[in-house]
Amino acid sequence: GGIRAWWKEASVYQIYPASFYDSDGDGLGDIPGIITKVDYLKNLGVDVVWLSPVYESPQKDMGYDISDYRQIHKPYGTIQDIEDLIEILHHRGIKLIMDLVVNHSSDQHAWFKESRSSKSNPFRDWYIWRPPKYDANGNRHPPNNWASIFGGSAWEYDAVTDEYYLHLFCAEQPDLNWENPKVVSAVHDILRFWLDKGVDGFRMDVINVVSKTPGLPDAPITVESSKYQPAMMHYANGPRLHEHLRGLRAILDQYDAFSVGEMPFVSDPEDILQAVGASRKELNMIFQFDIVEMDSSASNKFTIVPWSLQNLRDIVAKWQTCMATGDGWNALFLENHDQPRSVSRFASDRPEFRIHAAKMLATFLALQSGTLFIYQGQELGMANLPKDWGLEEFKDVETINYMNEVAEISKVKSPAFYDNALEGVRAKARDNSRSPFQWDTTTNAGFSTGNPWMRVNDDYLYCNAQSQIDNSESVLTFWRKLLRLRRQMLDVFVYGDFKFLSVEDENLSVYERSHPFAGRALVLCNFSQHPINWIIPDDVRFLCGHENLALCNYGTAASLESLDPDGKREIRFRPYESMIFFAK
Ligand code: ISL
Repeated sequence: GGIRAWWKEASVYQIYPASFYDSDGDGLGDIPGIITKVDYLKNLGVDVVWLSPVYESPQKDMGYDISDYRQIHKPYGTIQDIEDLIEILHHRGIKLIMDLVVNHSSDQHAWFKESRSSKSNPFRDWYIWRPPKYDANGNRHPPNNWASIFGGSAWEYDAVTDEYYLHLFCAEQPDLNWENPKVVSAVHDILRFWLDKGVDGFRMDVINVVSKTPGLPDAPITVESSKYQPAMMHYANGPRLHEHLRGLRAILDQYDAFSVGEMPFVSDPEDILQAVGASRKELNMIFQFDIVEMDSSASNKFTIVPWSLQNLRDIVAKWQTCMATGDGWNALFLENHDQPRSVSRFASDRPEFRIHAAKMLATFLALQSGTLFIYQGQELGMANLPKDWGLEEFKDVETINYMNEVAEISKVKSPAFYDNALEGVRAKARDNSRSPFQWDTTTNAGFSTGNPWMRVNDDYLYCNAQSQIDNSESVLTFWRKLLRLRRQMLDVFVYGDFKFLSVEDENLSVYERSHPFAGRALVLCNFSQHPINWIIPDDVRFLCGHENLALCNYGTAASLESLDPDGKREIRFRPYESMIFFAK
């Protein structure tokens, strides 16, 4: 695990401000609301809060479109509120990291308003402008064929100056031009502004796309049916990325602050180690997307692809191993505000399985090597949106753009095409994780006394924090125990070696964590709704007894002393059962 560091040992809790807690009844969560819930976070046992964007924003993409990096979106509160939050969290021993969204700004940012106003404006080259292309018939086209990640062309025509600007995401999120040193130093100033206020680090939004291939060449045609092509090869991990990352790191180091970089579109360990290897002095860790992409087709995230435990194990083994050998560091996550709920996605949210399934996934995730990230509601086993909700309940710009495209195509294709796409949306839409946090059984799950900006999941009477807090069998209580266990045995669970055992088992994940002096642990997870009988391999038999059982998601493990028909000792796992054994 390399040298020890506070950020390696941390459990981080992600707050999505719109949906956490509304203190003033306007239907939207807010910073004073977060302040009233600090006890809840303390009780859960997290060390760090990652706050998704709360800056001033027209909210075209839920705050990932920032119009002023030094102001707070009014409905979320004031600068004073965020200063209070930092102080109160610090007082309780919890750190705060902010979301840094600097690949792009909002089109309402003063920089962009200046930039678009004329070709000679001093801010013109703070963004990426290019003249149109014209075909033989004199028709105007974008400067290249890049597709936006949110659909359509990545270029928007602006009549004011008769040029296009680049936007990898929405048209209202123009990409900043990191080739311009003034942009880079403006970003550095933003970092210092928040670090001076006491924040402890940043989650850096799509930080690996800031450097584009010079000349912005066309992408190869990989989607025949589309005018616009996926162009990651021209913006992910571009030529100047590492220089930019080192620049950001130099500032963070002055404050003992840390960074987790979001790095989609890259899964080659070599590329990633260049950004997280300790000696490189770039990022501390990255969010890597192999797991959350394993059940989608490469060309369309809404196309469902079956996955197996073998796929999952391969991915985990790959990253656990390469980070250990390359002196990098993992960020562990199964959920965030861009992903559906893990219990629905990777296990089962059926009432008879849901609680055990959520605890099993928690076990699987929390005891790997890396910094642990928990997304709000994951600790309750919150599930995807109900299947019978109408599309009007979905608020995400990505979902809406996609379903508009689908509706167009369905006119030529068929209603079946539409239904199929809708099924993909129900499974994968980002909306799934954005519904309001379920606090209790009162109106709107206690999230707001007003009209929630997004509908509360129908299951809140059954799944809410209040009914889980004092319940020894709840998912929440289980997470508390897990976080405590991880903290008590940092040498084993954070810094120890990692290895999968029994990889021939189709539905049972078994991994071992070990440390030469601190001990040895076995983490076993039944990923299926069926019982599994597991014959204990000789070399770990000494571990698998009641005296070493640190945690079982059913409370007590039923059958540690069972014998199979040949008289070999076996463990009988119930559906989604998980166990942790530990011995010094
Ligand atoms: O969820 C995705 C699209 O389906 C991802 O590709 C996502 O867009 C990508 O991980 C980048 O996400 C981040 O930047 C986006 C913002 O919409 C996401 O919420 C944010 O996490 C643009 O700022």
